[in-house]
Amino acid sequence: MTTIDEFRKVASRVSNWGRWGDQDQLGTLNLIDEAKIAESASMVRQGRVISLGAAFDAQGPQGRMAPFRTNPIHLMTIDGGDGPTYAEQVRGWGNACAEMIGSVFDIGPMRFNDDYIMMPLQAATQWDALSHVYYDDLLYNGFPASSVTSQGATRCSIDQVSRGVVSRGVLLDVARHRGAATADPDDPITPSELDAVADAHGIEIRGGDVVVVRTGWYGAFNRSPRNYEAHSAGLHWSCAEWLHTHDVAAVAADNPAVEHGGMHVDTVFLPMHCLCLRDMGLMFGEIWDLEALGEDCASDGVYEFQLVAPPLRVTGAVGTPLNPLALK
Ligand code: UVW
Repeated sequence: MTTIDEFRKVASRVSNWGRWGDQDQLGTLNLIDEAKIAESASMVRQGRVISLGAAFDAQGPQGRMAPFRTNPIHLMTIDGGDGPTYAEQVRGWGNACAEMIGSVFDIGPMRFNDDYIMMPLQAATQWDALSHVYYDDLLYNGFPASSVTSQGATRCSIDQVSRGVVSRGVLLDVARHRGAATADPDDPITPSELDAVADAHGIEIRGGDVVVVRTGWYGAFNRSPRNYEAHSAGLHWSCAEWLHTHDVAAVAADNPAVEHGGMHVDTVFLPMHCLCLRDMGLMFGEIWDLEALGEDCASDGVYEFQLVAPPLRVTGAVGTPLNPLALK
């Protein structure tokens, strides 16, 4: 077990506070400049689009992972059943909505369907905003923890990332490299393993890349949702320094937390979240579905792609659901 003093030494080595100014709220996304976006476009050679997004529905992975999160609840507010009957059944209730819809449905053939979704923004495929995790009462770049209010985050919220996340993506398929369907949950992924996987894939990590790590966890969940193991292989917290050294812009994985969930630093839960989100200003993508991308990269031997992963612009949110795309 690493001591908290050692953790704090790493924190000061990887810190990006002030690197892009004392008001910066984008962190390592600043590493994605126009040249980097143009480079990412050159990764598109075949015209193939691969979705990295999990389904948002009641069969999602929440429930056993975090008691403060649920799977999405999707409700219809107007549906096909309302078409023929809406006018006669609900008009006359004195309800303005019913009157309005009834009159629209009365005048001709046009009908429509509408729906709602209720869900934690962290329910399935997501970006963690920089305001998601903090310690010592400070967020990334020294903003006070109190800047996240009951009205939302006033600093480092996900809507700061309005330009989206578009960069060169690099898949490190750890599960496949280990010859396993799913990487052993008790065996965290170390920096030297990331290097070995990159070497085996013949891929170089460049500044501004988004590193995408496949552990096989999401595939295992999808194959057997009733029996899945919430515990997963993930990055050892020391990978934070590896990401810093390589000037990576963001990291994403197919598991629930990117990092390994074991207690590796005395008293610090999720130390890699603390170092990356709060000290480096580096966003985490979690529960990405990397099964199709893993198959595709293994079959053509090309582990680089253009990643297009725009957050929803939810004002003040500390995270966002999304459907990231890999373009090859
Ligand atoms: C926490 O559970 C705090 O974070 P995440 O969902 O990012 O793993």
